[in-house]
Amino acid sequence: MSESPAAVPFLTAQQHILDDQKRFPGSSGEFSSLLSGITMATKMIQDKVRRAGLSDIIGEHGDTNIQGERQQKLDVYSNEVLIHFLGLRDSVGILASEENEKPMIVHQGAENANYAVVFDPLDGSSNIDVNVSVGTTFSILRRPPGVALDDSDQWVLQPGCKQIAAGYVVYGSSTILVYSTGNGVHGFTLDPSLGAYILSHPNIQMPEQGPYYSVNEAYLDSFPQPYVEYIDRLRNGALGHKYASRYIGSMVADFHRTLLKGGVFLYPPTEANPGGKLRLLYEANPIAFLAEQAGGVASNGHQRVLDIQPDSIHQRTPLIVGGRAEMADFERVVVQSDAS
Ligand code: P6P
Repeated sequence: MSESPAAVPFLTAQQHILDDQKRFPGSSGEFSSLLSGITMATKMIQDKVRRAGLSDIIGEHGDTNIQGERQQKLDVYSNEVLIHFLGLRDSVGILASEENEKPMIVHQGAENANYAVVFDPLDGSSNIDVNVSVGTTFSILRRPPGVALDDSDQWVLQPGCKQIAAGYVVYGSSTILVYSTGNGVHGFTLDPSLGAYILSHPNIQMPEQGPYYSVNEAYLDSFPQPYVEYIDRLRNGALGHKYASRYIGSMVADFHRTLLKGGVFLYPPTEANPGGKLRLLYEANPIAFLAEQAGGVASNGHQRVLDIQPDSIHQRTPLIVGGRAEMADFERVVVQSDAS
């Protein structure tokens, strides 16, 4: 059961971020200013998502993005809003988006531009037309020592363990921001009457073991055999109980349930995507950062997701993320079979 409201102090995300930054002596507040850029942008995105059916914002934009995917109008709007608000922060030097082929240099010559923000402005956007939850994901990296502002790839091609913060906003039955700066995972529910994200899920811990597995079983025949065996074990009670299946087809929503209720989310290699479908930098890395901060585990089937050295901005990866019990079995059944 979630704690009664009285048990959770009334704290806005803004205040929580400021309090959190007190851990860093001499913090100039530039980081909290950066996070406020994300919260402001997501409030505008959620306003459009909530009214998608009532305005000319639903449907296809008519272009395709770098991924070759047909852009939804809300994809374009969400991307523009995030670029605008993050671009106003002079602590941000580089932005990289799922919607843009190359990173953007947003503060030419600003000496204190120390952060890169990598994001997927609206993950799962093809679900908007049928009112299924969608989400924004973000990952914050520090400028590597000695790297020039215009060497933008080097700012973002860092392994996920270098993230200094990461999070997502899930636009579901309510709008919830979940983020971590490496000091635990905290959730904030947007109060539309206040226009503020209010602390609702302090110190989220992923359950050791949960009731659900989450995978697109339509591709079962194309998963590597150890994955089929692993999923069979979940379904047949080998881990102590028979798992139920939940799959929304929107990664942020599927992970949010896994984070709160426990279990495991998988996007394995498939024939169509032998290297996995999800993007490493702005989907798998933020999710893996949050999962580990909440006591969970995230793997690509061979290694810890956060240890993967990226080669390109839009590279894909398999993602298997869940509680310690599910992931210990995954290690035995899948990872070690590959190693053997
Ligand atoms: P499939 C949405 O398009 C997305 O990128 C993720 O949000 C989601 O987990 C995945 O693709 C769903 O893919 O192949 O199961 O439809």
